[in-house]
Amino acid sequence: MGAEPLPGRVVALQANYCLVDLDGPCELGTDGSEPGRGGRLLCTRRTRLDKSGLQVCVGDRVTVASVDWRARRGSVVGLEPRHNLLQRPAVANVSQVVVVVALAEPGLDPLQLTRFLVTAEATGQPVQVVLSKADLLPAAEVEAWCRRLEGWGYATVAVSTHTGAGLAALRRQLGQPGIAVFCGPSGVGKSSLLNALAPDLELRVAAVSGRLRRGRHTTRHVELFPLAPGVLVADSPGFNTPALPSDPQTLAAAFPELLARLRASPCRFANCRHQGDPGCAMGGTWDRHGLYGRCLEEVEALAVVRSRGGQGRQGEGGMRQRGDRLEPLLNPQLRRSSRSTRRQALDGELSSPDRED
Ligand SMILES: Nc1nc2c(ncn2[C@@H]2O[C@H](COP(=O)(O)OP(=O)(O)OP(=O)(O)O)[C@@H](O)[C@H]2O)c(=O)[nH]1
Ligand SMILES: [Mg+2]
Ligand SMILES: [Zn+2]
Repeated sequence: MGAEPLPGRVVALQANYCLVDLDGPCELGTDGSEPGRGGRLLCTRRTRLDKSGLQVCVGDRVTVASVDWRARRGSVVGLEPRHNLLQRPAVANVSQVVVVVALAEPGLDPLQLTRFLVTAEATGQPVQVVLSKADLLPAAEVEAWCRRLEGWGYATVAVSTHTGAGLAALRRQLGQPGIAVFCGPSGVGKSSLLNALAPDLELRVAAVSGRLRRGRHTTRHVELFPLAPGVLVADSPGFNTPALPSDPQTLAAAFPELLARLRASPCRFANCRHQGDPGCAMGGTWDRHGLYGRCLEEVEALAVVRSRGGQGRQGEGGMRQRGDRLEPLLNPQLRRSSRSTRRQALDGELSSPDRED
């Protein structure tokens, strides 16, 4: 048993355990008598590491103690402060978020893509878009999507694991040291992309199904994989409806084209809804005007529910998503203090399974 706590990084969670890659080299054992040290350990994790209720998540820097090298087990005893957190999929200390959506099968839904981008922007880190399955659309349409997303303010690369198009550009984009997270709907080819970039991984992939050619939730857990020295990429389970922030200011801050315009010339009123109101610097002709409007309506509807004492969290108390619409639940949860509600919402987000449908 080791005594000194050892530093490492959480690369995956499994029930009440986590996999931790220890810093430093992995030493081989001496034929049978002395077990190897370093490398990957299966560690117990307490549900709450400290009084603030923080939970360990993938990407966290931790310290491990009580190591049994023979069984390759240990116990997470310390958690370093996070630089940032992607809420869903839950990954800490990300250095870029790569939102992957398919050009076809399943078809590209601009509202869904926008919701993924809003979640990604909340990390404060660079956000890239990957348009997958470029082999399924004519080149001119692929090019038009790329130009459109660049107009939203995003570096965009169209890729195909079938033809190999765009893979070299994506590899370059992922070249920086740190953690890049692949996130997006199920079936868009996130795991296929990782397999194309690092064939040794042999991640499970599965064909899309049904009329809408949707994915089948093949990837079940977030996991970090090494792509190059110092470069980690997280594969994650696809899901369909990323949550929106709770206030309109945060929402607006997640639209780069809106921010850029407002920096150049602010709207007349500080609380402008940017929906073409008088004195609005955005006017009503920008590409994501309608998409922003729909997100804003949802954020405002949730704020109303919250102010009436509902929980205001999608899929739970307050409102729920019904197809395209958001509708109030009949029996909102009993009122709780807003701080404890927020805390619980975060805990739920971190501990709930990544599958939603
Ligand atoms: N036509 C085409 N199909 C692709 C491409 N890349 C992946 N696919 C197919 O898309 C399907 C889904 O791929 P996955 O890699 O499992 O998708 P995923 O995003 O990881 O899905 P989840 O794990 O469920 O979130 C598989 O049948 C792949 O063969 C591509 O470039 N072109
Ligand atoms: Mg997958
Ligand atoms: Zn405005």
